[in-house]
Amino acid sequence: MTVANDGVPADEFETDLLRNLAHQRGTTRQSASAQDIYQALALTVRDRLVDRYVKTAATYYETNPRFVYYLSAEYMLGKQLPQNLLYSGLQNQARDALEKLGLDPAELEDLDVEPGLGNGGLGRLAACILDALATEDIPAVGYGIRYDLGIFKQTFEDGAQVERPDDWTFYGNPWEFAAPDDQQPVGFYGKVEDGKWTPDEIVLGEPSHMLVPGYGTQTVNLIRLWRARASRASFDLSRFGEGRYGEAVDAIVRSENISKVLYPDDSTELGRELRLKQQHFLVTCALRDIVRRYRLRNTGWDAFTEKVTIQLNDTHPVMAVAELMRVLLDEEGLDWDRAWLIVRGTFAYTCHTLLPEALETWPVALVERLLPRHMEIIYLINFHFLQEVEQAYPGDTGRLRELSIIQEEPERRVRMAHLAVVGAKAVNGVAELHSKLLRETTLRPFAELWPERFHNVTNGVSPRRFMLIANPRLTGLISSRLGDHDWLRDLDRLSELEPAADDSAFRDQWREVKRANRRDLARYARAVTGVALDPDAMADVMIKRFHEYKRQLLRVMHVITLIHRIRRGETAGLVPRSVIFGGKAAPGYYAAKRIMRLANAVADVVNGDQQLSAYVRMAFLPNYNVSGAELIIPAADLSEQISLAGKEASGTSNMKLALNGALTIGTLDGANVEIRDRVGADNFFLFGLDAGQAVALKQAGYRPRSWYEADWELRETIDFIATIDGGALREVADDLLNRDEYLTLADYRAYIECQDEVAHAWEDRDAWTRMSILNAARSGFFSADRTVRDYGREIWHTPAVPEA
Ligand code: H2P
Repeated sequence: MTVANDGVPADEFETDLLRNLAHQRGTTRQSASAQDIYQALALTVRDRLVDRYVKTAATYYETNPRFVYYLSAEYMLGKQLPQNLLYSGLQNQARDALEKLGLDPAELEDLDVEPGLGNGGLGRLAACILDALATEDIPAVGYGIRYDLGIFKQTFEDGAQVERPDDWTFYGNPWEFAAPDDQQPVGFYGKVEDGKWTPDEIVLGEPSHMLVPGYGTQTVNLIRLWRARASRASFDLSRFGEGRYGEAVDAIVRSENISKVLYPDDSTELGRELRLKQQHFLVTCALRDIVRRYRLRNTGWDAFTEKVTIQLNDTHPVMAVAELMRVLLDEEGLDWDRAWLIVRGTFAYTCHTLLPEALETWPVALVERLLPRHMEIIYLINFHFLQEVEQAYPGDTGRLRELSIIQEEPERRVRMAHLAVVGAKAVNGVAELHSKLLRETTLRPFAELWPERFHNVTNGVSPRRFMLIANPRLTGLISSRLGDHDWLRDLDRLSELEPAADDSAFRDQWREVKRANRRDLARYARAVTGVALDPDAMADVMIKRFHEYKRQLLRVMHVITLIHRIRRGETAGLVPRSVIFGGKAAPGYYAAKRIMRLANAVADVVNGDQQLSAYVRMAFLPNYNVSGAELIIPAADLSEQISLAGKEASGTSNMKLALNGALTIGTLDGANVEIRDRVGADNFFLFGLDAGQAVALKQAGYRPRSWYEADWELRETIDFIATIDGGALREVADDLLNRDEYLTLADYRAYIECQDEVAHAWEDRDAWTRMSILNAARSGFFSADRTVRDYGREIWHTPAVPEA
């Protein structure tokens, strides 16, 4: 499909491609490798986007607008080639040119590497938000770290996750522009005298940027990523001369380690220090750049808060609060009150969790050693803040303790979420329920003190990435019904699809699209796992980071229940399913990795048994990432969103799947609540405890073993877990019986019954398709474009600046 064709004739594109092959790659058509052609193609597309970027930049210079600066430790950008081809409207020209040259576009697309600079939903959200900002013509720059190695590559050996490094730029990255002449010094360690910090170690931050085009608009924004470089003098020539090669590069390695990997293992002291170094590195570089950009267009500090708004994506970049204070006080000579007013008028903070253990804290001793001046500033911020608290609640030492930025027990630590709330003008959760629970639980004392500071901005996803690029078949069908594809910029227009749910010819087409997508997925699953999925079976999908609260274990327990039922011959009411898993577990997270092994072991059982695989086949697709999502989501019929209520902040795969016509089976958690409100209770399979019931059950003294004793089918399921693979995963069963932190046993029966309902509903394929269409038609709200409009209205106050 083409959009906004930029009018480049195919032969001109071909000429440019060949020119880039010669001038940029220094080779000829005859001797070029596939990599040469891919790079030349990418550069040719990039050139067109640069032309647009130059115009956007000129408009921004002329209008001196207010900018959104988005600071995030993670970005899951997805492949750039398909997106940039589409957004530049060059898809047809590129295809024609390649075909004329006798090249296969699909083969070249395979060479395009996905920058996996993130972990899960938080990182993908950041990418969707950048996409939407450009699409909405909002002046913005995203700042992040250019990790040498992105999120690890996942494979399985004997069912266990194996992590391999992801050297994503091994062959170079044609999409980025490095700017080694724009390096910024970042200090660490050292001492403070009279409020002046002399760092002991200086590392250089070197930026490179990539272009972030908007869809259906001329705007092109930037994402600027920083990598750590050692200063030029770091190589120890004399040691090298002595043959001490390792020591000769020690200083270089130490500096460059800062941007070596995403989330270094933090189970050691050194690992934790490295993470804090990364955070300080990111915010220092970003703030220097933001100030530099501000100064290009403004003088003095008066206009700063009017021209700059900085969104902190979770706690990772929150050290920016202290760093901006340091810059204003120590480098710019502002007094405390003025500096604090600027800081407080600049930052906004998005919280992405409800789990108290996921709110970062850093040992005071570590911060003192690594960033001594920042620690002083944090103490001062806290001092002023606690005076304010004392005024609001005189004599209430409990409040002071609860609110303080410094935690005292059992170890003195800096609470980064507290620093964020104190230093920001706005705080938001990422779904209605999440924002409510943040106010009532995780950040309650702050919400009581400053109710007006708290907001909700429900997450959203890019319809371009997850419909147009991922699901061209469905996009084509929807466009043919709606008469154009402008709905990709105005997703509420999907509601125009509602009447089509009652049109049987349309339902047939819709079903055909799903089937074709399932066929593609089956082909892929076969290639990577050897499992033969049946394209007519229901694609039952659970794709997300592995975490106990998300309850992948509950999903596996349903499959085990089916195994027993099939073996007993209780097959009435069963429908064939392809159970699909995708997701990674943090390398040090043993409990999640055990669940993964269990999932793989259960998959082996069902796939290797004819009687079972007539009803269930199971594929755990390794290395789930954005490209994996693009393949799985369009094929999905059932979306598993089964976290314990009150634990998932929002979820975003739930949105992507509903938009692509999957029906949700889910708890009242995160954005599931809003999805159900919108698509209608009749078109959503709800089960389980709600957040209030979950808390009440725990408070009443939850005893998982009594649930086990009361339900023979549950007993059978857990006993199976205890004995599979000769008892190798017994710990999973023991943990369920003795702890079951996330109330899996309590929700088991409701989940199984709900899955029975799902099977029953699937039997009436026509009614299912109707529900599927209604899910898509009513999910327009979950566009990231709406999300950034909400941020714009509630928090950023950023007018759009379309190109003149
Ligand atoms: C997190 C939350 C999700 C949320 C996402 C984006 C951290 O993602 O847990 O509930 O939707 O941020 O706000 P994830 O678990 O996928 O890493």
